[in-house]
Amino acid sequence: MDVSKELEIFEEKIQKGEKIEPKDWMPDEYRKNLIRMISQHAHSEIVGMLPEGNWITRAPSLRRKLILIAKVQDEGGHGLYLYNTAETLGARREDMIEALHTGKAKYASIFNYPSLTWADMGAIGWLVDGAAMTNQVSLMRTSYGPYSRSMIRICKEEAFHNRQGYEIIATWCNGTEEQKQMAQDALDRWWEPALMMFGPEDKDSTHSAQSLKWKIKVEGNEELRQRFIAMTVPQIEARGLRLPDPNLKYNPETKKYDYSRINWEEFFNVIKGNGFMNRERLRDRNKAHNEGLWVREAAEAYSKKHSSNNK
Ligand code: BYC
Repeated sequence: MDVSKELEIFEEKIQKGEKIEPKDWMPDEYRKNLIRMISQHAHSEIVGMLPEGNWITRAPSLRRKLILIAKVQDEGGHGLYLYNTAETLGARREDMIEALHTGKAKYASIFNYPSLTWADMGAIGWLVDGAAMTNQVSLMRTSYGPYSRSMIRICKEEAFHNRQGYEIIATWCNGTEEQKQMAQDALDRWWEPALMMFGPEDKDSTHSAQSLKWKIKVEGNEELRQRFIAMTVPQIEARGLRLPDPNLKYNPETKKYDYSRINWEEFFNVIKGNGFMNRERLRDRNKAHNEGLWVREAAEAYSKKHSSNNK
């Protein structure tokens, strides 16, 4: 079959809302764009283990420690499903990991900000997982079957992460004046980086046009950012916290929230590798990977032995 016919069948399937599966024909640009996005998503999950992992030893109670350990472990699991998903498109795990560890690949900008206090564990679950979940619920409808299915499972876990973060913040808001202040400070610091998670304004989004056409993404960056704001503002108000932006206000004419201009210069600087924590995150990832070598070797030796015993 010639390429134009293949392309026609592919686009028809997408229009009908059918999923594209690994062995189906797909344009090279579709495959490349998906590998880029899914591998960056996988990197974000495992780099995202670091800011919270840092606080496991300092959790204020056994209950909080157990929850945080379970959450951080879930993020590692998300990374695993997503690397597997990228592999179904022909990407090699070693190449993806090397691109992350050498600083060639991007991961979510948010993880280049420091987690300074225990209230940040609340803000990360509430705002960072909340933003991630808004984005990922939308991605459950992506046209690539394995990515869509991995999002279904990930979103179930993200919902728990989001609630546990909000619960930490709610507890602190009911605590001492100092604790409430720490919750406010965490909200103020994490708000703008959380809005940046949805990516640049639509006019500066290089991939959106193609991704929306082939339903890799089903909604634009700004549309999802607005959904997150609309979900979160009532939660801020319900806890008696101050809005983190003086210009954040519902506009009944546009039926959207107005908010202060996001510092896009900072965003682009962070994703170029110049954020506050970029160097430390890559150092810690490389260290963890090198220290895990014996585990990978043992797993490989076991699987070789096991498969030769089965012959
Ligand atoms: N951070 O054309 P655009 C989590 C880059 S983690 C860094 O709009 P696209 C969690 C973009 O890559 C969940 N880079 O891009 C884990 C592109 O550069 P390249 C993370 C960003 O792909 C642990 C350029 O800017 N979620 O839940 O159409 C603990 C132009 O952007 C960012 C995902 O990864 C960013 N925020 O749209 C707690 C979701 N934004 O590649 C929680 C999957 C943009 O040309 N990804 N860039 O060099 C997506 O949905 C899309 O990739 C985005 C961006 C909406 C993020």
